[in-house]
Amino acid sequence: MTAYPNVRFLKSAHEPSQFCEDFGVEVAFAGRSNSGKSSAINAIVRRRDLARTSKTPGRTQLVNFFEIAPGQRLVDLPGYGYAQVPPAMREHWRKLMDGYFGSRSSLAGLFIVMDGRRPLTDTDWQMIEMAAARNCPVHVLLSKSDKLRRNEARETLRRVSAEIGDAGQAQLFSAVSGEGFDQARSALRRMLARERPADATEPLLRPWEQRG
Ligand SMILES: Nc1nc2c(ncn2[C@@H]2O[C@H](COP(=O)(O)OP(=O)(O)OP(=O)(O)O)[C@@H](O)[C@H]2O)c(=O)[nH]1
Ligand SMILES: [Mg+2]
Repeated sequence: MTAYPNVRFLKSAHEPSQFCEDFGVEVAFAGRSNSGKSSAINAIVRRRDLARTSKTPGRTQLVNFFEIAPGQRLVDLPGYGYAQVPPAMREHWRKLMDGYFGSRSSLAGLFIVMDGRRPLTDTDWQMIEMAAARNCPVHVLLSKSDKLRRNEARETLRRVSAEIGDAGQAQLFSAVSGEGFDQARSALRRMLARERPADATEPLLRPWEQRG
């Protein structure tokens, strides 16, 4: 039985003017391209093909909105960090992220999906800092844990948890083996249940503006 029997695709936005109406709560999934964001969304809502997955990194430069219940959404953000991005595409990504994080009062939490074999890239850190700056809870999925040996996985989790400290929580996750599904679903439930902090509509710092 799925907790979200009525989950459905709402829309893809190529630019901020196309975002869904900003009401209720939504939880966004960010992460390096090919880290497993779409696979994680599908696994968490128990739907094989809801969010499109791909072997080719960087295909989708769209913000994809899914409704999981009335007034509750998941958002699949375009991936970052793949090699050889044309400057125009990088600029497009920056504008989309800027538009998204700068405007969404309904944003109640951010999942950051990191390939467990190479977690905490510079852009992952920018995402963490951006979320912290707006009091947005962060939950890190160390994905593809099926590709790690057990002791490697444990050590990666320990190290990442220590490095992010109070900025968020981390867990192991594998869309293939099923590791971490329940933990991820609990984190999602908690985020969706959370009321927005009163100051959430204050002007926001953007990750690319914070650094000196
Ligand atoms: N072994 C393994 N492969 C995975 C896992 N999760 C995703 N993959 C594979 O990794 C590739 C990328 O997965 P996606 O879910 O499309 O990744 P994404 O982060 O949404 O990628 P973009 O949308 O391009 O940014 C696909 O070939 C998936 O089948 C996992 O837990 N284990
Ligand atoms: Mg994807």
